[in-house]
Amino acid sequence: MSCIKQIEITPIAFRDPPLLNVYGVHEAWALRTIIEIKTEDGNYGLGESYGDEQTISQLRQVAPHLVGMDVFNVNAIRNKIESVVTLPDPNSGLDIAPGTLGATTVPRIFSVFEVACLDLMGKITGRPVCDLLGGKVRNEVAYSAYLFYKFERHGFTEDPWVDTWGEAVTPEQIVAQAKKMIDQYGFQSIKLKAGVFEPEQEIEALEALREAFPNLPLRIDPNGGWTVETTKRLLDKFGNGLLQYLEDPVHGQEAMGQVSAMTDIPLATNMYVIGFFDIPKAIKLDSVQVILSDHHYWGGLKATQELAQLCKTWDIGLSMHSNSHLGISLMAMTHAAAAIDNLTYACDTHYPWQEEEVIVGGKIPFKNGAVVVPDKPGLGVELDRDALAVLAKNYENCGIRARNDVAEMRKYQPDWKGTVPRF
Ligand code: GKR
Ligand code: MG
Repeated sequence: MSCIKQIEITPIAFRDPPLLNVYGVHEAWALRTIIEIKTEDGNYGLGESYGDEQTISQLRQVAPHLVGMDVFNVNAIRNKIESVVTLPDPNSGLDIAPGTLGATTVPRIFSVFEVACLDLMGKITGRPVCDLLGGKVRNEVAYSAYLFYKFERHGFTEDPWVDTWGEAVTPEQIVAQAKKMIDQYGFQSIKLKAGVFEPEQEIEALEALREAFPNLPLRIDPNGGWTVETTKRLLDKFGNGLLQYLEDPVHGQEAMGQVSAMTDIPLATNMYVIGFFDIPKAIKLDSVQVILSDHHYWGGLKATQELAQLCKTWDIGLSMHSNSHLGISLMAMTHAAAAIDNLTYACDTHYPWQEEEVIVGGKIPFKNGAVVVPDKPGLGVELDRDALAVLAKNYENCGIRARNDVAEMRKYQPDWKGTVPRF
């Protein structure tokens, strides 16, 4: 048995550019948590997850209960988490749909421990994580260029840091951002975060991208920011094969179902199918043709494989969602995608937007928009403890304790609501 001896939970903060979305704008720091599980036999395994206070306190709450458990028995670890974690107050007003917060808690908390245990199992057996998931079906995992409208720099801060991407509020600037990102990373498909400007203006940007990159598939994601009426008006403009898929155009599964009935363009979601509990309704309403998986809240890498199997059964496409993240998450995403044959779309990643790292060797390289699946044991990355200490200090000093794009936007525009749908 390889028993858990100690679990280190380290909240971190790293620079995040002022990226715009329907809710508002990213704050100057993004938060994550790095988990390190140490075993009695001297190995360590890594995991990365959200860095909001609620997640950190739930991770800290369950960690002592896992000491002494066998890292190979993740079923027992999951059961333990389920039995000890405090579910959020259903009346907190934070629930997207009644019960959702509770239903996503166990998968969200378990996921990061599962990844760290898989890293450990790989190190102990000398096999990469994708081998533990049944073996890789591809040697490289493709990611997409994830474009954002953005301000040139963060306002209302003493912080002199400015990112290297510049302002992007016009179609020309979005194309320039795409060119820069594709030159640097070689991405072979493009996603535009939308819901920021009038939809017609955003479609102009898509058309400019089509002209600049005639061979690359395009996606647009207004995060539920459009009404069904607005989307209906826009469908003709998308009808010319402009889109690979249309991501979360409208708010809620019912509205997604209404749009789905009007078009052959596949609808994708990371917002309205966020756990297994949402799937029956999605099938009943035929509200989504592509599910964007995310091991961070679907319950880990094996759960992502289970989701993939369900998608296969119901003839639903599968892609992958991302939030601001660093390399441990990127490697976990890469191993999962490497072991899932029906994950055929390029995955999303925010990785180009981040400058810092916590892993030895710094940023993970991309080749032609893809990450090579490593053959090294476990996830294939090691923790850079000096870098971790710097980012932990950032967390202590940055003053942010939960992401709040709405509040950040109110600094620029005091009457900002950040509600959806917006257009
Ligand atoms: O980083 O602003 C952002 C994104 O909008 C992110 O929060 C979303 O979760 O990337 C995500 C998405 O595809 O909806
Ligand atoms: Mg999305």
